[in-house]
Amino acid sequence: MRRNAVKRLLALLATCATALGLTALTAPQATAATGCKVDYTVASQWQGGFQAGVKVTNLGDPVTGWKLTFTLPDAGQKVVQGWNATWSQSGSAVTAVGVDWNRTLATGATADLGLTGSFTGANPAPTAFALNGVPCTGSVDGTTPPDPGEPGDGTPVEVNGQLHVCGVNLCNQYNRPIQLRGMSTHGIQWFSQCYDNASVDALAEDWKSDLLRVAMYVQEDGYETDPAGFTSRVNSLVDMAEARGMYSIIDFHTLTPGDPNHNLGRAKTFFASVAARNAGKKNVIYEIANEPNGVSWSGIKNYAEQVIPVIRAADPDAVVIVGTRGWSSLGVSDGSSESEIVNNPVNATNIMYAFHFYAASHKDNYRAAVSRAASQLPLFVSEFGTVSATGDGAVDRASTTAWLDLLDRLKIGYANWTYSDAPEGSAAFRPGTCGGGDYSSSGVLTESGALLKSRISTPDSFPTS
Ligand code: IDC
Repeated sequence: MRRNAVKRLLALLATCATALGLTALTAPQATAATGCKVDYTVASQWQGGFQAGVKVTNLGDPVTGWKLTFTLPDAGQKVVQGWNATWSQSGSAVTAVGVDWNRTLATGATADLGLTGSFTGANPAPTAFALNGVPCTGSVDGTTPPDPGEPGDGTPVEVNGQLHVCGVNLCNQYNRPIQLRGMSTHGIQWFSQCYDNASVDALAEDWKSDLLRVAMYVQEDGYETDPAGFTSRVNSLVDMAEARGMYSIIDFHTLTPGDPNHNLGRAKTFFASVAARNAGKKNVIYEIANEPNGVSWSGIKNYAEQVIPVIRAADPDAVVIVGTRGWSSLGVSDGSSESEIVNNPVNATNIMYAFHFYAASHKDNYRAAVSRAASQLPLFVSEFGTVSATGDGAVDRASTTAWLDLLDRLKIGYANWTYSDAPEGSAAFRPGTCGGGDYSSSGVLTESGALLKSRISTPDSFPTS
């Protein structure tokens, strides 16, 4: 519709509304608020090259279909490769256009872009950032932006306190269902450099994560090689999460062999120790077997009924997550279903059942199982990936989004594999990030990391009464 036609129609509607006494409808139409902020960070620089993050924050009204433009001040600066947008360069002018999955930016939303570039002389920061032609001055319509201040109402643990299972939900201290959203470590035997103060700060403050899952492999150079050392590493990660108000899942990461009974003795020793040590804390959830495989449900149930009492003896009120058959697929990957659990549940209270998925491998039939099971069993997605079950390959955005929308709707908590810089598609950080001190700029995020950060960092709005 042409502009004049719109004006005429609005005038007509206003007249009708006044005639009907609907004055609210005739309130003057404000023009769209505009404004943006760009954080540009050089994540690393080497002879003639660099990698940078470009974090765009929309401060104005929501935009759909955006274009970021900026100037590279030195004639020798060139964009070599960019990600999370479609990039082009003409002379010193660079353009990045939003792609399908980030083309809509709500008010306050961010797009994490990154690029690698080359330079010949100096490598000065770009200038004249503009979003859809509006200069990114960090203000809205030229006004001073409000001070974002402290994240309002306290940390996830302050707000929710000691958790418990109520019905099929995870509930907080007000007995109200909540969803925890967070990240899983990679194997702490391999990626300890990824879990330092700076990275856990970034998880709590930038990602606004509710949760850190601590994946302690038992085999593959894990716990069995140094029980005391791994127990103490897990405890220190629990403390680091607690200091930042995040929950932590202590994951006894059994994988191969798949029968958790193989590790029954180790599990009893380990959980007796961590449960006694952490009993006074409100932020601990115990996950007793990551992904049982090649084992029947009754075998898993037998294991759970021996390990849970050990935990309860030391820490009576903590929530415990029990792995399920077929790599924690509720049995679906073994051709079974959730009904084997519904018909023969673990004989314990205050427990949840694990469901894991990898978005590129596990789709509609798995989502259907979760939708069915969610009304009968307390579920927690203690691990999932945006990629294939190998942990590598391309991010399946459509399937990941379908999954996360479903989990949000059902208020099912989740932890994403992985908060690490492993050289595989599931990792949130680009290889080489860990230990470097910068976990915050957008240039260090992979596609999976940018997607998860955008999902996890939205406000929680936990119920408080
Ligand atoms: C993968 C890691 C990979 C490692 C492999 C073997 O991403 O680097 O070499 O384990 O230890 C799971 C498991 C989880 C897997 C992940 C991806 O819980 O340990 O991590 N996955 O394959 N279940 C389904 C997928």
